[in-house]
Amino acid sequence: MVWWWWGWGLVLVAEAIGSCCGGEVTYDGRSLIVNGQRKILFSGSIHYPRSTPDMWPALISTAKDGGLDVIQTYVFWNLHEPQPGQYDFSGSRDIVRFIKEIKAQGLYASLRIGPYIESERSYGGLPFWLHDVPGIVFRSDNEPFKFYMQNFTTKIVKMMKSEGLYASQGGPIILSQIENEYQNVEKAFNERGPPYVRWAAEMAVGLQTGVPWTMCKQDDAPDPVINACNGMRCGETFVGPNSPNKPSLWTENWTTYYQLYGENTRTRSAEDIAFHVALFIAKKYGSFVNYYMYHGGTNFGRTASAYVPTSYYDLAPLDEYGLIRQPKWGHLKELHAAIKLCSTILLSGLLTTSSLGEHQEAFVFQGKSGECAAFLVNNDSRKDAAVTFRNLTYELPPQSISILPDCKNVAFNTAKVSTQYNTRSTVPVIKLGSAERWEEFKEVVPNFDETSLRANKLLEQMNTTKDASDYLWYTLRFQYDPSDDKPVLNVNSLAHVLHAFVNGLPIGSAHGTHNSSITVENTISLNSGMNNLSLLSVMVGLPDSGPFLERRTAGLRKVRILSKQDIKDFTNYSWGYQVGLLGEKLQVYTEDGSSKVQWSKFSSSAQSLTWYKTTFDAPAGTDPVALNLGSMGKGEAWINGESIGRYWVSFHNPAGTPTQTWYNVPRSFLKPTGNLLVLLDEEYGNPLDISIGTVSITKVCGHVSDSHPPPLTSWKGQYQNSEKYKKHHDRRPKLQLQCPRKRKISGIVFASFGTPSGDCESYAIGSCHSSDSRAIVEKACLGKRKCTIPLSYGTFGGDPCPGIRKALLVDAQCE
Ligand SMILES: *[C@@H]1O[C@H](CO)[C@@H](O)[C@H](O)[C@H]1NC(C)=O
Ligand SMILES: *[C@@H]1O[C@H](CO)[C@@H](O)[C@H](O)[C@H]1NC(C)=O
Ligand SMILES: *[C@@H]1O[C@H](CO)[C@@H](O)[C@H](O)[C@H]1NC(C)=O
Ligand SMILES: *[C@@H]1O[C@H](CO)[C@@H](O)[C@H](O)[C@H]1NC(C)=O
Ligand SMILES: *[C@@H]1O[C@H](CO)[C@@H](O)[C@H](O)[C@H]1NC(C)=O
Ligand SMILES: *[C@@H]1O[C@H](CO)[C@@H](O)[C@H](O)[C@H]1NC(C)=O
Ligand SMILES: *[C@@H]1O[C@H](CO)[C@@H](O)[C@H](O)[C@H]1NC(C)=O
Ligand SMILES: CC(=O)N[C@H]1CO[C@H](CO)[C@@H](O)[C@@H]1O
Repeated sequence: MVWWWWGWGLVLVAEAIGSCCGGEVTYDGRSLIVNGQRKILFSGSIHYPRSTPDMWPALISTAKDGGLDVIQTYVFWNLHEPQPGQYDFSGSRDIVRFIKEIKAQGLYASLRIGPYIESERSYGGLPFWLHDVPGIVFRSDNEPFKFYMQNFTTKIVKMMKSEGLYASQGGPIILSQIENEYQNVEKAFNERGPPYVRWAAEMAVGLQTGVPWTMCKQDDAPDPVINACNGMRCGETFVGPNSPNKPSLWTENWTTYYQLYGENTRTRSAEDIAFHVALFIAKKYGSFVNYYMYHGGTNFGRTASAYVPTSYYDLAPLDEYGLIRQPKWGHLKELHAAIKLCSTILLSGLLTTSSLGEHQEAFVFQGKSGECAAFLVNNDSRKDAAVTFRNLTYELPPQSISILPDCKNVAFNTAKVSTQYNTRSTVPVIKLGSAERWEEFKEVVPNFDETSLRANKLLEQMNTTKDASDYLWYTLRFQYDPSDDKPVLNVNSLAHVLHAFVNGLPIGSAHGTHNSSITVENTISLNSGMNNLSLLSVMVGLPDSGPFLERRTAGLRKVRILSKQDIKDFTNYSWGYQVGLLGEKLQVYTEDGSSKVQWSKFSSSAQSLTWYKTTFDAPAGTDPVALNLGSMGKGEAWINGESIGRYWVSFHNPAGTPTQTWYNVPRSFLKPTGNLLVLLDEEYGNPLDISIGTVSITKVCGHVSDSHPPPLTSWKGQYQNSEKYKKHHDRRPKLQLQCPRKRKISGIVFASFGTPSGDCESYAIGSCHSSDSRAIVEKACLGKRKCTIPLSYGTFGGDPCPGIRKALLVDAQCE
């Protein structure tokens, strides 16, 4: 199959060199065209409210160093417009500052306004007050929804324009998004779906930003809006642009899976990501790839959606704390560099596809004056393949792509990781183990008599709390005539957690999962005569996806007390309600609020629904800080009045471990001394085992073998394979180790030149091993921040096993 690209003479083809900003942005079937230049762009999602402004410069520069050209973010409506017409752009909500930082570092920005964003955020990023707009139906051809959606979208676009942030004005924004994965729900809206899509496109285009709009996962995105692909394997799944004049864009390529409470962690390897990115570019003419997430960060406060933990995409190329996660970051950096070596040809050349075997294919791009770049694909997931391409033989590991920027030499193979691995450690530096350090305040369990909101039915939870709190108390009082059998409390709930109290005492708790509701059946003891029943219903975030979000319901559905004699059904009984907890109302987690209640000495960890408070000094240094809440149950934690998020350690995944035990405490939340730490624990947590730690990279490990492509740093462009060039550039594989800033290699844990078995995660000496390995590596590396060791027997004073392919594996400690 052969395709010629039309119009390639009209546009100056140039490599993206990371100098951003300014110029008209258009596109054609090949790519976005910025200021007259075609671009292959690598983009990464970093969401401004999931970190703190002091972290932004380093996150953005580390992303740039990783080979990104573009930073992509959603816009978080519910943070910016908490009440209709009341706006907040302060602190980590300062989107203008974030985009200006992107510009300052010379990168482009992609602004996904939504304003429905999903993004594992409570209510999909929509403000809850929309729920109460009369006649509203979210995300459909519905006037009230369209009014508010247009109102907010206009507000954001005007703001960006007034700051001159669109590329057409000299700013960094080259791309915007309207709506989000609408095709997933469109069918549910029947005939109200398609006109909404047309309206959204027209409304967006009408705002005249001067840069293109995209709709992701919307195959019929109306012109001129570009339909884009989301997913993990867009090189295989994307149906392609819906017009020959639109480029292939991948707006969400998941770098890992997001996590839910109760689920095992699922990881996505660097090799798998690299394979699919290379495939998308080779096979689908991909010219824009965005990593979702490049930095996941933290769902501070109550911003996570239902059952979503506080830590977000910690396994992304930049981890939750902004530290480089290897080998993901480095492997993708090398992929970006390899693809950039080919970008001129990719953006202008002629593509031919040919078969190299049953599961092997070559994608070859050729330019007019003989330039050539090739992608050799082995799609056999189990077996190596030796393929012949242009009379030369290439070995392709299983499920891999080799990139040949000159159709001859391999610059990169997606399955061969030559970048180093690293290990993150959290070292406890402050223990809060002494009971004298702690004070407690027992949350008051309200009885029916103490509630003021009443109804003769079980109220829907979200509509009652208006999302002002995770907590809603359902209380009642009732007459009980004793009998000799044990009564059973039977509750069914669509909320996420339930804590039941009879006459002020806890009698049981239960929780649901992201796909199942709560049923409680607990034997209880009752007084003869009047009894108080108080049920605390808890949400762990609002839902974030699906059609008709405004009609979703939560909270108690059925409450009964069963005994041998009869069934008392309280579903339509006289209930009293209290929204939120007393401690929340008084803000006991702040300096001011904490003085409004009487705290007492820490008594015991064997209690439920209790506030705990202590103070601590900030750990020395600049390493990120984290709180180990592994001894706690479920609740929320605040530092100096700022919520660092919900925690839920008691909900174990099938592997038997909590989803998250360490919680990010941004340095900017801390003072040098006397930081106020307040926790609300719903369930028997033990604060005495909480510790405060610092997070850092403590180990680095490298593994290279004879079969690795030469280091990319020795590529100086194409046609540089002459003997003369080779003499001056050592193209043998090298092992490179580098500790983070201000750290040095302090010990060699393992070193083997020969045939070490395994990989950086688990290794052993093989049948061939140079006995000098450790001494030579120690000499080259100890006391240095970085070191490079060529893979050659010269380095190791002789060949330990002639004729056998060698590898070098080194695991080192950083201090
Ligand atoms: C948007 O809504 C706010 C109040 O909700 C109002 O003050 C403002 O005028 C509206 N803007 C537009 C463009 O309708
Ligand atoms: C690779 O093989 C799988 C099935 O084994 C198939 O689904 C996929 O589309 C193939 N990919 C390519 C690039 O050929
Ligand atoms: C491959 O080898 C054949 C025969 O030696 C030769 O005719 C052909 O030009 C070679 N092809 C390339 C691409 O070098
Ligand atoms: C929500 O609560 C209000 C009272 O605050 C009530 O009038 C309305 O009917 C409720 N809506 C739903 C859908 O339950
Ligand atoms: C039920 O609650 C009321 C009001 O707080 C209280 O006066 C009464 O003693 C409680 N009854 C029991 C059995 O705890
Ligand atoms: C609920 O999700 C879990 C995985 O989290 C899965 O094992 C289970 O089958 C799901 N149940 C239903 C009813 O979908
Ligand atoms: C509660 O009241 C509703 C509305 O009146 C009714 O549909 C429902 O059957 C009642 N439930 C019980 C258990 O009485
Ligand atoms: C949103 C999205 O595209 N999700 C896809 C991510 O990739 C996985 C694996 O290919 C698919 O199953 C999801 O549908």
